[in-house]
Amino acid sequence: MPITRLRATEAFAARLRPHAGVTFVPAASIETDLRTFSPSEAKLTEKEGHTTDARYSTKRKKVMRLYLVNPANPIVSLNKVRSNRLNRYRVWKPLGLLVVAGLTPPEWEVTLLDENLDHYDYGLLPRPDLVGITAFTSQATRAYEIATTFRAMGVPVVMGGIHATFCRDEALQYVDAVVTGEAESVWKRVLVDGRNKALRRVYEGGISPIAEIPPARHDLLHGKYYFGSLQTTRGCPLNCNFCSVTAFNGGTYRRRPVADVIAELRLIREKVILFVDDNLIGTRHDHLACSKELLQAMIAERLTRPWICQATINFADDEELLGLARRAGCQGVFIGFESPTAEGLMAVGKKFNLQRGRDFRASVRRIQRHGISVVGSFITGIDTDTRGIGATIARTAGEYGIDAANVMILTPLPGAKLYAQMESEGRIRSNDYPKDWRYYTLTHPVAEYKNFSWKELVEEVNLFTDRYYAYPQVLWRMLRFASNRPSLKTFFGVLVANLSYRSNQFLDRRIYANRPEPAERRSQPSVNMMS
Ligand code: B12
Ligand code: SF4
Repeated sequence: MPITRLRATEAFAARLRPHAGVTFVPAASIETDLRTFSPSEAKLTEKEGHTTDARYSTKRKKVMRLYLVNPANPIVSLNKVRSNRLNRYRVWKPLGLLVVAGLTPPEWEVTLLDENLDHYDYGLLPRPDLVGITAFTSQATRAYEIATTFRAMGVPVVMGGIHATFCRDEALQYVDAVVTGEAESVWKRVLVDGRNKALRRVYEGGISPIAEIPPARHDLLHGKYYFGSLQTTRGCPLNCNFCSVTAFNGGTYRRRPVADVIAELRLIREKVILFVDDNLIGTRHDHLACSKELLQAMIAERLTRPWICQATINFADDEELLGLARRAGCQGVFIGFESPTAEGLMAVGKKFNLQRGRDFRASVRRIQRHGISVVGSFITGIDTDTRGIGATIARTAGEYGIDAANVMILTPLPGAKLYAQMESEGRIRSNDYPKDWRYYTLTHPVAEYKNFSWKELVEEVNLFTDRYYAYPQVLWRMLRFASNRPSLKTFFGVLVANLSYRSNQFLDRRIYANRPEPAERRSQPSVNMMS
């Protein structure tokens, strides 16, 4: 590709503009409308949509104050930057809110409040005109507390993100409006309605055209995070049964224009980047070709800061891709191995990992030879797992030769096929919602597991940690990784991953100890699957 002609798409470039200053505006009273808004209805009229600077300056609308809030979950160990300082190197900017901020026209003054970084007394802050809250399921409990606080002050609250999408009716009990799905097609409509004190209850964002993703506001939260974050693709065709990504972002792998990604990379000031894509390289040959195009552009434009990503195991199959990734700054790849057994892979629907002739150890070695580290993820508590699974995973991770491993507990997340299955089988035990959502971190048992009590499952996870993260094992892995001649930064990253996975597990143990298995409860939330 002729790199000199790399220009961001017009729509993207139009949004690369300065943002408005600060003016205090008294809060609006809350008025809502029960109609639902779909993307086609959400289109703004010429008069309503002030998206360009020129138009903004002629209309002179008063500046409105918008707070975008990322709720903390106090039991997520990764967020404990103070009790485990290593986590400082493992926290990533909340990209969803940065994108929503990027979609916000300049007549709104945006402040991003990230509870993972600071404690806020919302009553003491200047009063906003509108609050937007995001939440993964595990953040929902706190998200509703925040919403209740702001609504008590008369400030309207809008919630978006994956939890509000799949538990829309639950969320509507705590907030004024819910944006379901991707926000690109409806957010400006929400803001216009918010300004006019005429919020609808539901705005259906659905799946947005990929080229409509604006540049995220990477300038926000500057200096507070070690990793900047960026997204180059959306959607995943694999539809594993424990995951809600396919239901949320669709089964089609959608790629952003390379030029837009390159333009956005220039906006990121953090020294290290996380590509948040569920799979940076995709699963097909044409996906791989596009990935190479992006990597080549990064190299040509000298945008080769260190970065990490997630990918499927086919990352290992293409030497040219691996070479380009290394040259473009790749330090590490996170791969979902999910289960050490074929039955386990079938049970969680990750058939992609069952490819005939796949030698995981050889695949991992091929990646490492390029100085790129491999972190693997496994799930425990699958119906096919039996006692001893913790030791089996520790052994398998050793056999594959990966540089760090993450063991998760099978969790029915709203929107995932597993949720529907476990709900229909009456197996969801942590269902005192919304209080119990905070345990949906994939590190705590929440369901009835076929072959384990909660205590037994936790023992398996602990046993895995004791074996795999014993200090001599960590030392051995570090020496082995050093033989691939990684960069010093990559080596440091792997060391941090090992030590912080280890210490986070010990933080989790204290929570396990204080949380007995509950008596069976039957109440269920209303989960709305996106059509
Ligand atoms: C990067 C990432 C992380 C980063 C978080 C970075 C961050 N602070 O956001 C890290 C590694 C820390 C992380 C941790 C976890 N994660 Co995570 N993560 C992701 C990942 C891969 C990408 C998220 C992302 O940035 N997407 C890009 C942005 C642009 O998309 P978005 O967030 O969806 O935002 C869009 C819309 O949702 C909407 N929107 C979002 N918020 C709002 C708010 C408003 C007001 C509006 C209007 C719209 C709106 O507009 C945006 C633009 O369209 C997703 C998978 C995915 N594809 O989403 C999993 C995912 C979100 N994670 C998941 C999970 C389970 C977790 C953990 C619980 C797992 C764990 N034990 O580590 C923890 C929870 C941490 C916590 N704080 O509670 C699940 C969540 C499922 C669920 N129902 O909750 C996902 C979907 C992965 C999966 N396999 O299912 N994660
Ligand atoms: S777990 Fe990964 S591969 Fe499976 S559906 Fe989710 S995003 Fe796709």
